[in-house]
Amino acid sequence: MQDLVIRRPDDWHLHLRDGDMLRGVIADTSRHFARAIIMPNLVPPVVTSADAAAYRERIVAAIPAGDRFEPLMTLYLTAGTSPDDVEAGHKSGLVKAVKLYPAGATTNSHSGVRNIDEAMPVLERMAKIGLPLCVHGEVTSSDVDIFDREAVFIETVLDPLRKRLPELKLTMEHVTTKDGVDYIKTSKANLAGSITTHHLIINRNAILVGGIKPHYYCLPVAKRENHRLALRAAATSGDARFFLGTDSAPHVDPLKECACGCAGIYTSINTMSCLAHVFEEENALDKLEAFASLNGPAWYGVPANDETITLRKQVDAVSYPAKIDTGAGPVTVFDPMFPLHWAVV
Ligand code: OTD
Ligand code: ZN
Ligand code: ZN
Repeated sequence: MQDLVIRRPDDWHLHLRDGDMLRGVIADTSRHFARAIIMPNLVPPVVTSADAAAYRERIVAAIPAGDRFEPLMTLYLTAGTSPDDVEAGHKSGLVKAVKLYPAGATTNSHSGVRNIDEAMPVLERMAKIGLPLCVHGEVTSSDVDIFDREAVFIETVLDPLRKRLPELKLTMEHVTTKDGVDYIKTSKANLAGSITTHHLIINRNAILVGGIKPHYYCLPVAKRENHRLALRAAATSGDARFFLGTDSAPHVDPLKECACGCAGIYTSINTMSCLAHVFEEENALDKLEAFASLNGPAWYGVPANDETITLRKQVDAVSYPAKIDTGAGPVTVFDPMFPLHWAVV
C-alpha cells in the first residue's frame, strides 16, 4: 500500500449541464474536487451575468448535502456580449472567465464567435480588468482537416490575437497537440493551457481501431501518439502553465451510440484514479499536486485549497461503474482500458 496526500484538486474545465443531467453527474465532481470552472454551453447558452447567476443557483441546489463545492462561472462569448455586463459580472465575483467558442467547433457552439473582430470590445475590456478568456482552440472551416484544426487555430487566430492584445490572459483549453504544448511553452506571459484526463490516455487509435468506439469520441478529437506523449510530458513536468481541466462532458448513451454521435467523454468519476496511474507511469507522482491542485489556482488568482485528499494504491483494482444512471438516462464512464489501482480514500 502506498499513500499520496495532495491538496484537494480543482477542475478547470467541466460540463455539468442542467436539470436531470446536472443532478445526475454533480456528485462525481463534488466528491473529489473543491471547485470547477463551469462551461456555459447550455441550450440556450449562458451569455449574460444574469444567466450565470441563475445557472449557479441551479448548480448549488444540486450539490449533495455535506459536499463542499464551488462552481466558478463563465460566460459564453457572442457577437452581442456587452463589455459592461462582463465587467459587472466579474466585479461582483460571479464571473471567473469568458469562453470563446469558434462557431461550430463543438457541442452547442453555434452561437459562438464567427469573426474575432466582433468580440474585440469585450476582449479589450477583459484585458483591462484582468479577466481570463478560455478558448476552444480549433478553426472550423471545412477545408481544414479535423486533425489539424488546433495547429491552424494557433497560427491564424490565437497568435494574431495575442499580438493584438498582449495584456489579455488566455487559457488554451484542452490542448491536444504537441503544437499546442510547444506554443504555450514558448510564451512569456498571459498564456496557459489545460489538459484533459482522457487526452493523456488515448490516442486516435482508441476511436478507430477494431470498430468505431463512440465513447472515445470528443472534441478536440484525440490525435496521434506523439501528441499524447507531448501532453504527458507537459502535464507531468510541473510547469505552472499546465493544469487539469477534465472537460468531462456527459451525453446520454443513445446520443453517443448512433449514426451521428455527440462528442464528449465522461471522466469525472474516475479522473483522479486515472491521473495517479498516468503520473506513476511517468515517474512523476510528485508532480500530480502541481497539475491537479496548484497550477490552476495560481493561474486563476485564487488560493489553493486548504483541504487534502489521499490517493491510495491498492492491490485490488478500483471498482467504478461502467455507466452511471442519471435522470436523463445512462452515461458511459471513460474506460482507460487498464485497471486502476489508485483510489481516493
Ligand atoms: N468537447 N464535448 C463537449 C464539449 C467539449 O470542446 C469541448 O469543450 C460537450 O459535449 O459539451 C466535447 O467533446
Ligand atoms: Zn472545447
Ligand atoms: Zn469542454
